[in-house]
Amino acid sequence: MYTGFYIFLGILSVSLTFNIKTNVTDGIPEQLNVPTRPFKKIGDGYYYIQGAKKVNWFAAAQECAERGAELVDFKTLDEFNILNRYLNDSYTHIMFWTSGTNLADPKSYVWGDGKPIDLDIWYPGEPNNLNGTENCAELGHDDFPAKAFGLNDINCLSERLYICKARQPKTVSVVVW
Ligand SMILES: [Ca+2]
Repeated sequence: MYTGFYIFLGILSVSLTFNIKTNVTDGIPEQLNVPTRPFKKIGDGYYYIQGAKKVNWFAAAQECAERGAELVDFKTLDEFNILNRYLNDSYTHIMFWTSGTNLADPKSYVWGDGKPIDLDIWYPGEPNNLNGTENCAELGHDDFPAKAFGLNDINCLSERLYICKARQPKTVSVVVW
């Protein structure tokens, strides 16, 4: 029953004898080789790419949440281009759900965290809300204009593959000297 107390005394005596410095950094250092499966590190992000089972946007969002993640968003053009290159090497003519939606406000497309989609990554002429039924943003592949992926608004009940993005992991290091 005194174990906790002795551990406390141990930490106290270590901290009296040594300097302890803790440091929190973004990401996981390469040399640690920490397994992140099923999430794959692409650029600075960690992604789960569901490349087999198609579901509607709501189910895709739910399945990402169950993995402790969210449907993918793109906050920088760099992030978009890096994932785009990866997808171009691995998939062709496939559509993936992103977290983009205007269900909350028809006038503004936002990512899952409510931040506006302010990158110029829509296909030309999109979002066009075809037939007034398109409220979710898919990442689609097209040979035009440059064999690349871009965003298109589509009916949220359409069935698509999807990409989840993990919250950025942090590494806590403790230096004792
Ligand atoms: Ca559209």
